[in-house]
Amino acid sequence: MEGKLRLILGDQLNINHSWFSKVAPNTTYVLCEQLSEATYTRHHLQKLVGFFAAMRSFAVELERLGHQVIYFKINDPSNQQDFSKNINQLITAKSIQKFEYQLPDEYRLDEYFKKYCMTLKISYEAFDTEHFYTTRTDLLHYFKGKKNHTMEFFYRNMRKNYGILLNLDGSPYGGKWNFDSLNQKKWNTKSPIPSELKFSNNVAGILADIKQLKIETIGTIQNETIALPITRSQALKQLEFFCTHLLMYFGDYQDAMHTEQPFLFHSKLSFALNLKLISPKEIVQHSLSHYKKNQDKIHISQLEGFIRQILGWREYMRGMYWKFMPDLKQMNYFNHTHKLPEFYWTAKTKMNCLKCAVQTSLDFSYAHHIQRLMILGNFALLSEVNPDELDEWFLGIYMDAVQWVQLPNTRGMSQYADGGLIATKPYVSAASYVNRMSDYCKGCHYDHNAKTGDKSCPFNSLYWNFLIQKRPLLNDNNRMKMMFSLLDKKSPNEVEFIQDRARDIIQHPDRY
Ligand code: FAD
Ligand code: DLZ
Ligand code: SF4
Repeated sequence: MEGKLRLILGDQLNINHSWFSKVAPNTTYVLCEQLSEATYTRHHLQKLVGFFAAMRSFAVELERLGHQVIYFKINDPSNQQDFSKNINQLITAKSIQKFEYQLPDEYRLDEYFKKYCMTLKISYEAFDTEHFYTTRTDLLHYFKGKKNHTMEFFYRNMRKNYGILLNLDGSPYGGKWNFDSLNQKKWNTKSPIPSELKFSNNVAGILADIKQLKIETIGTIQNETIALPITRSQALKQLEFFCTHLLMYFGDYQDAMHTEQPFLFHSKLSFALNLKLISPKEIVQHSLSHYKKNQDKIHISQLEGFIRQILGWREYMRGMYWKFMPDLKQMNYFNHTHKLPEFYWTAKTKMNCLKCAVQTSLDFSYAHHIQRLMILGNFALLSEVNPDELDEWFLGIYMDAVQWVQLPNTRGMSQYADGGLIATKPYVSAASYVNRMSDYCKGCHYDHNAKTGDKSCPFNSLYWNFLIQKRPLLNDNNRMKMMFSLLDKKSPNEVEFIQDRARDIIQHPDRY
């Protein structure tokens, strides 16, 4: 009987994949912890350890189900630290006649395996990961012949195609497709946040393994423990916890930020989801059925706000990644060239919003969406950081960072480096937005109201300077018209101050 070798990548831990529906005696599964993957960017320590911990648990689970598994730990003497070398040695040692793999979600590895397979003298086959709602290319059909690629159009189609949150006549349940206008409340202690569900995944063994290899990482880990879900059963508990305790406020506060509350009402499911420990369909179905049983407690805007993230944004970003790669990785619409400020690695800055967002990222390998977009991304865009530098930082620092979702979010949505393929206008703001959505400005060295003077918030000068500098590229954008008309009302003195100060911040961000 033909011997098969099936590769499972670190973000392909889908136990419900049809591969595992029966135990085949002639099939061997292989998982490889590898230096190639551990060093393609500088990862956060928790991300690196989290991936290895999830992979090791998955291998144990496969064995428990009776499958044959070969597992290369990062410091195994036989580990050649490269997929092709590790696979080749198994093909020879086990007389394998067919190599199978699941389609990688990342362009780099997709190309790698296409090339690798061409070198094989045995047969091979690539399989779908059976995780997403859409295929890599579905989005091409949604946007066929259209100049405009908005997420909202895609999202409505997804709701219709999958019959999610629809009335019998096909109209949107609750009367609206999108409750975004209700999703922008500032959080205060009147809506108490339940104490966090934290898992105690001890990773001392993995830490010892990677220490030997002196892999460069970012950030820290507390008590040699990973608190996010790293197994399927933990992911299911996290989902249940989210639905029971957090969903009822998710929409209201999804754009809020707070100095003491890094997670607010966010689900913390992205790591488990991106490793495919849990599927988007299960999350959507579970939150829908929880809502049905608790409609007296949960407003539709909370549920719709959540479903929009999974069914809309996540699938949309994946489609846009595959539609525009590999060009997307090179795009730099504004030709920004500056280095990323040093404080992105240290949190040493007087700007309180940035200090909090970077510190949270270093401590937990997590920041929620608005911190990523409107603090970390916003500052980088306003201070003209080269998108390559920012991409590298975003790809390394978060536990959930895999390129297919990180890149369109960073380069597209947050930096507008794609010239507006993903976002309809640049996501930029002055201090007024930060102050409206958070308590950061209260504890800041700078004055969020001041437009001029040493104490004026750097975001204020940077924001208006951005509009002055980029006007030729953005003037025709209808969504920018109001901002430009406000800019036109500024006095020449203020404009001069704005530009002088912005120039200094852009040149010396670490002095601020
Ligand atoms: P919740 O707020 O609870 O949202 C639920 C789920 O919706 C998330 O788990 C995620 O799977 C999905 N989701 C929400 N927003 C997005 C989005 N914009 N794109 C895709 N999925 C979304 N997400 C990643 O998974 N990996 C990344 O590397 C990543 N990089 C980002 C970089 C930037 C600059 C920005 C602005 C956003 C990025 N996001 C990324 C999206 C989002 O910030 C994270 O998915 C979210 O913060 C994860 O936390 P959570 O699970 O608590 O999310
Ligand atoms: C992110 C990551 C890391 C840090 N390490 C490994 C690894 O050692 N072995 C592996 O198979 N996968 C790892 N991954 C995830 C891969 O980089 C991931 O499969 C690609 O990013 C494709 O999305
Ligand atoms: Fe951030 Fe400016 Fe507010 Fe300080 S004043 S927290 S720098 S927005």
